[in-house]
Amino acid sequence: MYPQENGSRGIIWLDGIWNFKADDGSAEEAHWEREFPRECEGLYVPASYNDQREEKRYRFDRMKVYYHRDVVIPRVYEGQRLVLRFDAVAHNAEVYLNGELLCSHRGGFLPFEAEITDLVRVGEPFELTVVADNRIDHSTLPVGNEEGSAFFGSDNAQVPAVREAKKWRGELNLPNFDFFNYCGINRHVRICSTPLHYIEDLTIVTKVTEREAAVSYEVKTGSSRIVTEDRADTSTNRAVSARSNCPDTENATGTASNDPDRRVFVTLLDREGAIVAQSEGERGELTVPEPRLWEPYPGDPYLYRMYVTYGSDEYVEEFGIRTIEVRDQKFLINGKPFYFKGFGKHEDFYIRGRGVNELLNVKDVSLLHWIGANSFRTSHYPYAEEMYQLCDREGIVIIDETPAVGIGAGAQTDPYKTMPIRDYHKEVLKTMIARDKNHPSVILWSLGNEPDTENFPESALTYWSDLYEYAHALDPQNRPVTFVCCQNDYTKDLVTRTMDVVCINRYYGWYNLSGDIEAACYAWNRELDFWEGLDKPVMVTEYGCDALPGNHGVNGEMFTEEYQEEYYRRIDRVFDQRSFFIGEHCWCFADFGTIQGVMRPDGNRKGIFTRERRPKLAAHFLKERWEAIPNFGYKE
Ligand code: GCB
Repeated sequence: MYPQENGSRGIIWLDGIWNFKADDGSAEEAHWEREFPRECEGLYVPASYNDQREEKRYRFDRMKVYYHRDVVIPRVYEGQRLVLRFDAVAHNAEVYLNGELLCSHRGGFLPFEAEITDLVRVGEPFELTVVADNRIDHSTLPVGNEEGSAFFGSDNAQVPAVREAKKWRGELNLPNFDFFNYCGINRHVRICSTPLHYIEDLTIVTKVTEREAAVSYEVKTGSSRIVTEDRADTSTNRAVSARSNCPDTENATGTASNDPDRRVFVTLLDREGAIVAQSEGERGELTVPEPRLWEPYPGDPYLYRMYVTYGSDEYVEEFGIRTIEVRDQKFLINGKPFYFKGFGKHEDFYIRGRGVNELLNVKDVSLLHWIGANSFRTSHYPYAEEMYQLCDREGIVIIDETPAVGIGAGAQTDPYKTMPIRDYHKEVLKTMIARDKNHPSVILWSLGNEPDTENFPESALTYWSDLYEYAHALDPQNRPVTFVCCQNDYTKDLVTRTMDVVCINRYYGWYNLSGDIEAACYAWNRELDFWEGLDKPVMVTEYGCDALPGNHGVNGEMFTEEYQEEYYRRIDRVFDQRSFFIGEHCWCFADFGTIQGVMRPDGNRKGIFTRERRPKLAAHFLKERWEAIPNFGYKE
């Protein structure tokens, strides 16, 4: 559950300057997790470490880095359950408390936590060390390139000297994806307190009938391990004093008890704070007469609140009442056909790298409103939770994507057989859905981006169908599920057509038919003829071209702002001719940092905004276009 500060819960923020040192090869032997070296630097958390200092290694090396700080928990937290929570550490992490391993975690984009109640004494300092590993390979998501060729390189392995040089160079940390491998403690670190018996999870599902909505909820409760474990052999004052605060340790089962002090009560409030309905018990259904539905901006993204108490614990969750359905080649929100206008994005900014950036989130959502967009995809990983909260509130629709990007290693090897990611991918999907399930802004799950589906179509079908079924089974709201198909031979691909929404990334007029927008439109038409034959709604989740800001030309050649503007203007006309075509996401919202390469002058420059968020010429065209396209009923 997202951390909350309220009458029963507190947060100790561990953001700020931490001690930092990159492994120089001696960390393991010298046990830096126990003896953090005195010679170290101060680095800011939360943020990627890569661009904070001028050290070349920080940008290029494949390595572990060590973070360290002292922490004191104020005595006012005595008797509370304490949990150390990391919102995201990229990619793999180990956490040590006073030199002892507390927990480890795989994957850089989802939260993890560990209870520390009985491991620390309030009022007394303890040491926290985090080891973050930036290595990517065939077992990570996103996937690293073990073949050792740069993503945008010009390695010609036919040339003997090139082959030899690559061998000589050895192991590199090469992404099999097009964004900079920003790493470290990218999101907040907090110690969260709750009462010893606490609310562990809350699931909300809404159903709308003609005049009312049924809001069903399920509350999971938990108990601190200091009251659930046999702690007879524990002699710490901490545990003893905590126990004495807890009268019924015998009954600590992890589910709500019959004890009247530990029952679940739920109150549903409207936006003004008026009580709409109330209930008691771990699960139930509440009725909302004449509900105000959550609608994307400029409609009203109306949010209700569910206030849950359990014993002395309390939690408030904002949620929306809305329906999602895919029917007759349409994507329906609240029963009305929705048209997606927006972007693929990245979490990316100067100096902070992929570090959580709530200020930038506000700016980006403001620019989405300005340009008349209504949606974006969290390409290519789950974003920081604060962004989803903002979008719930501001009425921006989200396609929520796992970090499964780069599954494919050339036509020779079947990635579904050679990459050990199947179970891990499922685990990531599960955690993402568990994290984001209550957000009204999330309306579609994306299982991944641009895997190989062309060279091994049968293998691909087995792999993705399994995940597709799993996502449907996991999501209490049973949202539609998709994955994003790349520009391959779509006639060979068997997977895309099995998804609830066909999402395609296409670069006609850029990587193919380069510079020829007329031919690009022709190609788009031919391809859309193909998709029209299926009974599925289709949208483009990426199309675009690089434009260097300030680079102009009367005849609109590639890399000019004019080319980018004309590209969108003419291709969008093709989309307008097709009723089953339900949306357009430009690639990309803003320019972003990526791996260096011959096609990447100072990053990927396909942004409609520059990296510092200034509009390019195409932004003005899109604003005019999108302001004239309503959210609902555009193709009616
Ligand atoms: C794609 C990828 C995206 C890249 C983009 C590009 O197909 O999904 O990650 O950045 O193309 O600009 O090449």
